[in-house]
Amino acid sequence: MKLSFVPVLLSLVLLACGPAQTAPPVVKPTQLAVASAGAVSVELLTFSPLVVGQNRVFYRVTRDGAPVAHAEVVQRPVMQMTSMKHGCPVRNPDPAPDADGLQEGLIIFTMPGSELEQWTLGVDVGLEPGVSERVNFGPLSVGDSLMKKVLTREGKKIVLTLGYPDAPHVGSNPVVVSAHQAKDAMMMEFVTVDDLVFTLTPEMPSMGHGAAGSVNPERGEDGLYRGSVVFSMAGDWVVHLGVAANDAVLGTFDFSLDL
Ligand SMILES: [Cu+2]
Repeated sequence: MKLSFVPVLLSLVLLACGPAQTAPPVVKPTQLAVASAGAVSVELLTFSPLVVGQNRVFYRVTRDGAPVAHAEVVQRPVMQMTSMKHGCPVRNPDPAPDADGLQEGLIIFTMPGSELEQWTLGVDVGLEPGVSERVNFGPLSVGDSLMKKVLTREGKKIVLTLGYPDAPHVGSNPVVVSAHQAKDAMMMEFVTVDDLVFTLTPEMPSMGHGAAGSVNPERGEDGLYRGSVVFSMAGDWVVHLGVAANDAVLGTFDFSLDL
């Protein structure tokens, strides 16, 4: 009789230490805007307000009110200034929605909006060959942040950002580093810069220590560089992002974080 408690106790101990205990609560993105054109309606969702740097964005596409199984969503953010307009880097979503009916993309805003200079967002939605609708969300509010830097190489500006796909916490955090330059002088479209080598070094300057275990970002098929950074305690951190190409150091950029 007594022996039968052993496996029960063991499983309780295992459950208590299992990953279910440490998993972060599931947070769903919330609606930021909705717009339609023709029979196509698109809902835009985010986890947080839009800011300079990386923004995870989610689209729910419906046609005549019904979900679609496949939609090519091409994001076209535009900053309209008094004398010129320009775009910013994006990563467009995969055409198949996830289990929640959402298609995730990335928008990398390069400057904050203001009353006079506003970001607008349109998306081209292709449902089948030759059938495409332009859906306009209109002006979007974009706040400032310190997550974007500019690296100049051979006279060309490279937009560098560091982003945390999930809210940063003590421990190991996934990190996305992006590097883009304008495709041409119009600056409406951007292309990824693919020959960079990055290092990530976390430091807590107030206490004079770092943290071991970070993984330097490696370039993925979509042109974004992914790694992870470790924060060993709560407080003020600086992540030093080292950038090199062809064995030449191009610079180090500091990203502050209050954890
Ligand atoms: Cu410390």
